[in-house]
Amino acid sequence: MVSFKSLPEEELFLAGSTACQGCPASLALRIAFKALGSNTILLVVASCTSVLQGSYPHSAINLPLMNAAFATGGATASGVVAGIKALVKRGELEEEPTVLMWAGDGGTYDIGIQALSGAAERETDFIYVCYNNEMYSNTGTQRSGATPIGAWTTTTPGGKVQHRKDIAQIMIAHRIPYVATASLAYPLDFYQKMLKAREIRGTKYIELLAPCPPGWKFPSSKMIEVSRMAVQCGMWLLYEHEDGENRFTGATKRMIEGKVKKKPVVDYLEVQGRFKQVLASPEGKEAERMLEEDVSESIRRLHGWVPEYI
Ligand SMILES: Cc1ncc(C[n+]2csc(CCOP(=O)(O)OP(=O)(O)O)c2C)c(N)n1
Ligand code: SF4
Ligand SMILES: [Mg+2]
Repeated sequence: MVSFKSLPEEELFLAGSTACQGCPASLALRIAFKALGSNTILLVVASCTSVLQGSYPHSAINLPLMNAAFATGGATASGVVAGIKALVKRGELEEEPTVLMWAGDGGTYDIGIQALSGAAERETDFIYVCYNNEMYSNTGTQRSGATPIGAWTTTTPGGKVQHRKDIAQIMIAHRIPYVATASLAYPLDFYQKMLKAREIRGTKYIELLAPCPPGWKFPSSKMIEVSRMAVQCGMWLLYEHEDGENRFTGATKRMIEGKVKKKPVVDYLEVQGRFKQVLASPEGKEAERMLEEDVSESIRRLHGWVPEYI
């Protein structure tokens, strides 16, 4: 049983990063590194993580690190993994490192989807983590395929009108051995999913909701609270997909089993400035209804039906 006390003390994400206060990506990196350990190679595509790592020789990341072009996440990983295998074959490397690709939602849902799909189809042995802050935050908050209905971004000034993609389902359709979602409000759940991914061979896809204080417009001290509210209202479902089965985990499992009551989506929307405009508009109620329907549809897709108490 994993507990906070049992986590490794070694810090591979060091102090001195250039992330904003309360940045979800930097906390997520810290937890992921604890799960994977020092024999890990980190690959990063253009995103806030390219910047928050700091600049050489003052990097906050105490691991071998390669920054790659925005669209190339999956292809970069396939190349690095092939290089590792060649070194092992030649007897120049004894223990294969874990390869971790770290990308934002823009680099995953949009520009990186073909490279990711190719790597999954080639069964490249690596872990792909998408930290999903539901927008292109590094370049100043533009919409992405992960942005939910109603959310303000600089390119959706009146609130986005289209549905977000369900990329975890797209990855499941690739028949890769492990797909999981996670939240920073449940760090041990995330840690255990990373540990599990490390032990499985093939392509593993983990997606973490990453509420971004400046982009979502809430105080940085509320980052964990907003992460928790997303799960409690069902806008972010925690689950794993393994051996062809979906399994809800943690707080989502308790909600699906009726042990805790689902909270209304509007509670979650109201703590974020990015929904302020749409909630105050004549379309506000319709956006709220569409997001509740989005939650039901996601549960239906994973579970087959929506329990009546949800
Ligand atoms: C081909 C290309 N187009 C645009 C950019 C500029 N760019 C750098 S990071 C970024 C946004 C990345 O968004 P996301 O993947 O969601 O990561 P986040 O910034 O949210 O961490 C963009 C558009 C780029 N580096 N390369
Ligand atoms: S803009 Fe958001 S994701 Fe980017 S460094 Fe700041 S808090 Fe982190
Ligand atoms: Mg993003």
